[in-house]
Amino acid sequence: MLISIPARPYPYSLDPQHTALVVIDMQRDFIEPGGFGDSLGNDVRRLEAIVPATAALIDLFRRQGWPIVHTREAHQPDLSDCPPAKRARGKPGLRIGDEGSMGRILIAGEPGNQIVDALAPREGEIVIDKPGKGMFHATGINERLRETGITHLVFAGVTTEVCVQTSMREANDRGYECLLVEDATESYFPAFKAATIEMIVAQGGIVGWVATLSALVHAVA
Ligand code: TIU
Repeated sequence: MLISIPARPYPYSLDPQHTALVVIDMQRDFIEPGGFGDSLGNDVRRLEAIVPATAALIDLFRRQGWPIVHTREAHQPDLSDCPPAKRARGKPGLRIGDEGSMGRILIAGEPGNQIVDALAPREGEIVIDKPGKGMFHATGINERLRETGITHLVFAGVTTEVCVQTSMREANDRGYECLLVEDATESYFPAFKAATIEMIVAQGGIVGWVATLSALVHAVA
């Protein structure tokens, strides 16, 4: 039976048999000083605030036994999957692959590339390293989700207008019914988060739906 979640632009019909949670890039690189977010010139501290809400969302999916996908923005140590155009961005002094205070910036396996402890993936949950902003680019995740019959994706993570929005748009184009949980996502730029939410729900939900964590929790419970 479908579960109706109060959402914008109108209620989201969550299909409990076919829904996965996608937690985008809740890794130290974006949330703690010395990582990629910091290297781009951002004040990273404001992203920490969504960790408790994101943990509550993960907990909801764990209690229901629904699948969870965690992503990390990560490149191979030899940078073979990092386009030079991507590496050239940011502050001239510190680029992807350079040594930062949490190891090499945005490189798989480095301390900074780990998901924050409070949201650490558990056995049986899917963890994907993605070289792009979107979760579908060069990851094979579409095939894995299709194999398990997933048709609905609930999104959380950082940053709202970059990797979350890109992933949600990629998912939308692949036919998934997408819901963003607005208090479990954050941006370095409050105005960009607000604008992203409006872009998603505009035009009758051109990209998908947006709901609060409490709306989701109360509807599912
Ligand atoms: N810079 C920024 O806002 N985000 C990223 O580079 N990656 C993600 O959003 N994960």
